[in-house]
Amino acid sequence: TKFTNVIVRRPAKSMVEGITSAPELGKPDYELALKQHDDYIAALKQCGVEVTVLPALEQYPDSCFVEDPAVITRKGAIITNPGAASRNGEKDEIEPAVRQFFDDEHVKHIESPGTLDGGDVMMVGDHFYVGRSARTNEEGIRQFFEILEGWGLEGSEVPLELVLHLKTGVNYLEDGNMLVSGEFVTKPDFEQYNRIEIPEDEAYAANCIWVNGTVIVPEGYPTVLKAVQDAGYKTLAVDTSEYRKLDGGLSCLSLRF
Ligand code: CIR
Repeated sequence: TKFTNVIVRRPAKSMVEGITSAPELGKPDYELALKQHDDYIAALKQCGVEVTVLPALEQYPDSCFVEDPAVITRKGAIITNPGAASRNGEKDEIEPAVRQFFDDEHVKHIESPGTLDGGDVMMVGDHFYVGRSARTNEEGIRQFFEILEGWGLEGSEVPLELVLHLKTGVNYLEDGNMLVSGEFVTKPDFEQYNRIEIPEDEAYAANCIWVNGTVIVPEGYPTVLKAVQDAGYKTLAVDTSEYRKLDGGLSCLSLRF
């Protein structure tokens, strides 16, 4: 795998009204979130990718989490049908950006009653693990696999019990290495990988991203940072504290392809 392009979207001021399962963390500080977004873009550029920065969308408080309304594979793009009502319209906003990179034949859609969030999709080469979650339903997964098959790719379903999205708790770092936390430590689906186990008190940092040999790690999780470095990776740390308040992490903030 090598990524050439990344799409991000600037956070909107309305992000303070974004969906969260952790209101006790407080509302995000918008100015700080913007600065963290700048740092995120700078880290991506250091990994050698071209970054397309889309403008903020005030009508969608969670729209900076561009990973959810689209999934981009090496064969084509899938515009999803996001499972949260307040986010569903984000699919129409991401589509024109995706079409800058793919022609008509290579852009497919998940249609209602199927729902799917890109945060539930983890790419491991030509295999795609898809979490069945509160956002991603059986019909969404069925459509997703049908599209993959048409492109010579394949997928398998992973039932989720505790986390919002699949990639909240498990992320692939290429070279057979996988970061696993919580319910994913023992799932048979991932037994075949070299699993790097994340301690419970650093569970948020299971959401790291591999970009062309470098792993971007959230700032402030020393055990995970060291484990990733020990696995042989160069690392960059980016603070995502304001996105964490909305259940968002490093992967959620970009589409990488
Ligand atoms: C949401 O609940 O949809 C947002 N507040 C967070 C989305 C995080 N996205 C992701 O894990 N891919």
